[in-house]
Amino acid sequence: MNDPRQLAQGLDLEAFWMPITPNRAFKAAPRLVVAAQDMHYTTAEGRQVIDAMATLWCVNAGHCRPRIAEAIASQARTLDYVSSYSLGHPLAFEAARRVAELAPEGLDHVFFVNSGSEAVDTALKIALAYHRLRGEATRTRFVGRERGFHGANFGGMSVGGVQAYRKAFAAGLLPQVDHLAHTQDLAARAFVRGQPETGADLADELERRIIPLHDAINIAAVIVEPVAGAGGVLIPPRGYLERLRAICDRHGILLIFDEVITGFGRLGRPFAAEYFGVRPDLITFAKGITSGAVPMGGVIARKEIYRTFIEAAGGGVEFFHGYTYSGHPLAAAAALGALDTYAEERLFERANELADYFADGVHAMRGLPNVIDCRNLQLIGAVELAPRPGAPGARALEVHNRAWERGVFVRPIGDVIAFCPPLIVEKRHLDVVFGVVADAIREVA
Ligand code: PXG
Repeated sequence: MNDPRQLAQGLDLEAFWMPITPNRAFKAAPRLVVAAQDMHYTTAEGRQVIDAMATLWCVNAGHCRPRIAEAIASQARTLDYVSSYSLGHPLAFEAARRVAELAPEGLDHVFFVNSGSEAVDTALKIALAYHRLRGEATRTRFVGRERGFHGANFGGMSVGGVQAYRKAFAAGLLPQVDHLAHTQDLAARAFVRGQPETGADLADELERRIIPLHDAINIAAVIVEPVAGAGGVLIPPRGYLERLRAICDRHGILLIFDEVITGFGRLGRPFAAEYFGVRPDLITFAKGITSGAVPMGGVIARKEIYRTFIEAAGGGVEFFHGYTYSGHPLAAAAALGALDTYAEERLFERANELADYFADGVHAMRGLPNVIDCRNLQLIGAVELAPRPGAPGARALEVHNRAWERGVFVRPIGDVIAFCPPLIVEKRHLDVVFGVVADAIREVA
């Protein structure tokens, strides 16, 4: 029996150890989704729920889009799998070319992986190996940022700065990591529309504290999300990313933008690097590359970095790194289907066109009970609630639960409610999303 609607009845939930989920609570009151189309999920009870989070910052083209579904189905019948280890298939090369074409000038080589976590660990390994090949093998330290999130693997966890994802694994954290301060300061910068005008000087900590402490010749790379997501949706102050770039340039340090969330149109451009006008040395991506339909991620590298590897190896394997499924045919097909959908429907432009309406909806929640900040950039938004004394996160979780019951899916991150709709969203969906969430905020006061 594989009709999910029938299967949902009497389903045994025990065997599946669910990720980043309170398993006991979920299994006591399961929330099962059996189908999705465009902006909506269908639940096992047959309810329609608006997906206002692109599920997990992924589904930028909307759900079950025909071009993506057909590309995957047809590829599954033609060539299910071939590895990219000394073999190849056309779609992976074409997908890489298309991604490179969308990336900022000079970033034109793409290493495929299967997730954002793998993309981050791959970028960190590229940075280490690159410096070593150039005779600067002392460059082994990484700099991340408080409240940064770079995935669940050991490298990404170590440069990440969200305590919950680190504390149980302290023994396995990479030792040579420092963290910049995060950029949030509600006393100075609450209820800002778009990028805050103050706070660029927070980037100076890199040159004032971190480089003198460790010495630049020991630092391989700085990694940041251009807009921090899982750490609570933090919009970079105007000029902040530019300063990080300038400091890295002065000291020979690579700058990595983790664009797992911001890539593929979230800010109305293919990548946040273009939106902010700052060119990193490496970009990590995942999620939106296939609009969530098949797992895929990757790293885009500057031409000089790729050439350093290729020219140093003397004909053998240049980089002993990769995954069985790097460039998997189904993922490559899904990526091409997603990129075609983005282009044909001008979805990145739609993010620009809708940004003001979206911002109005986010900021309309100012003044509701316990709302201490509203923030937005293009089609990313957040409303932050004051934590209930002794129960951090409880308020946002209750808002999320009530919204779900009324047909809207948003994500609670601590006491932040995050909004990240598919780029196909229409004003009428946004009206429902913000209306339902506002009602829920009033009720849980
Ligand atoms: N980098 C960033 C910036 C991410 O947001 C990853 C890396 C890891 O990607 P994978 O595909 O390995 O999961 C992510 C993932 C949240 C939340 O609370 C966000 C993510 C994961 C878990 C929770 O918003 N993003």
